[in-house]
Amino acid sequence: MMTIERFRVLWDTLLPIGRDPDGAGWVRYGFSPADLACRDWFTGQAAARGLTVETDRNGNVFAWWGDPDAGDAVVTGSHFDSVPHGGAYDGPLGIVSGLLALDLLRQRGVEPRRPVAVAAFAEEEGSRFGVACLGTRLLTGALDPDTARALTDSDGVTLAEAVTAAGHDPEALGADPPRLARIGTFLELHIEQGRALADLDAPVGVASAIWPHGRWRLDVTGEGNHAGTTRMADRRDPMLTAAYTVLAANKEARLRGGHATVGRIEVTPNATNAVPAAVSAWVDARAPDDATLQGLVEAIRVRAAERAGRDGTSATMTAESLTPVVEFDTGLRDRLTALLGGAPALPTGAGHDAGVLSGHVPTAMLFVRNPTGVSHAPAEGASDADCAAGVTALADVLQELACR
Ligand code: HGY
Ligand code: MN
Ligand code: MN
Repeated sequence: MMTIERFRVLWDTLLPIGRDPDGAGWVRYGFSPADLACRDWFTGQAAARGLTVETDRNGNVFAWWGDPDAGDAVVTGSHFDSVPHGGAYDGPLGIVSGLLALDLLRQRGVEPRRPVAVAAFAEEEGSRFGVACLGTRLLTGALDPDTARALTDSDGVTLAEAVTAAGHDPEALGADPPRLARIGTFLELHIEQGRALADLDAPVGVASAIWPHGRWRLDVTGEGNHAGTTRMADRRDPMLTAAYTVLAANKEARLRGGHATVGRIEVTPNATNAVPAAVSAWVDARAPDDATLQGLVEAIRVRAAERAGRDGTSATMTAESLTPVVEFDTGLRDRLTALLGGAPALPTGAGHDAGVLSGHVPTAMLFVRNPTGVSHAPAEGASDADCAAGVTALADVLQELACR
C-alpha cells in the first residue's frame, strides 16, 4: 500500500513550482521556466531512483527502469504543463503517481519482465502554442513538424525558438517511430475532471472512452469606428456577431447533449471607446460521438454566418485541432477493472495524451476521485487518501502488465 504520508511528502516537493504568487492556481506553460523547473524536478527524482532519463526529439521525457530497447515496455505518465491559472493535479498527479508506483514495486521486490518507464509529455494543454497534446501528436506523426515549428505563443515566440531555448534542436521535431515502437502498453493516471467517481463513492476508476473534441477559431471582421460618434444603425460591429455566436454555441450544445465553451477572446483594437475592427474567439466543442460533434460545430458555423449577415460583418470558423472519439482497448479496460476489484469504468470529456497514444499502442487510463469535479481551475483537487489509493492501484496494474 502507498501511504498517505509518502504521497504528501513527494507531492509537496513539486507543488511550489509554477504556483501563482497570488494564489491563483498554477501557470506552467510548455517549455516555460516553470515547465523546465518541473522537468528538472523529474530528472532529479528519476536519478535518485536510479532510472535512466532521456528526452526524445519532441521534448517528451522518459525515466526508464530497465533497458528501453528490450521492447514491449510498460509506460505510464502524463504532463506537467497547465492551463493558465489551472489546478495542481491535472497532469502532475500522473507523473508523481508513476514515480511512487515504481517505489512500491521495488518495495514489493518486483522484478519486471519488461522495461517500465514514467513519462512526462510536452505541452499537453496547448496553453502556450494552441495545439493540445503537442508532444504526443509530434511523437506519433499526428502533427506536421513544419506546422509545429511555426506555432507561436502570445508573445510571438515560435515553438522552434522555445525548444531551442530549452536546449533542443527544433529541426529534430517530428514523428519518432523507433521510440513509439518501444511502448508495448501505455497507462495514464489522471485526476478525474468531473464528479462521476464522487457520485459512485469510488476512489479510483478506469476510463472507457474520451469524447471527440476539438478547437475552432472564430474570426469576425467588421469596421472599426468611434464609440461615441458612430450611429448604431451605421455600425458593422464584430463583437455583436461574436457575442451572438457564443450564446448560440451554448444553446446548440445544450440541444445536442454536447459541450461548447468560449473561454478565450481577442479584440482588435481592444479599446473601450472604439467599435472593434475584428474579434477572434476560440470555440472548444465536445460531444458523446463524432456525428454529434460534427453537427454541433456545423450549427455554430451556420449561426455565426447568419448573424454576420445581419451585422454586416464576415465570420469564419477554422479548425485548430480535432480528436475523434477514443474507445480505450476493451480487453485492457476489463482486465484493469477486474484487477482493481470491480472499479467503475467511465468515459470522459477531457482530452489526454493517452487519447493520442491509444491509436498506436494498447492504452488505458486510471482516474482518481475529484470530490468537487472542478478542473482547469485552482480549486481542482483530490484527497491525499485517494491519491495514495491511486498510486497503489497504478502499482498493481503496472505489476500485472510488466510481470506477466
Ligand atoms: O482540454 C482538455 O480536455 C485537456 O485537459 N487538455
Ligand atoms: Mn487539462
Ligand atoms: Mn491533463
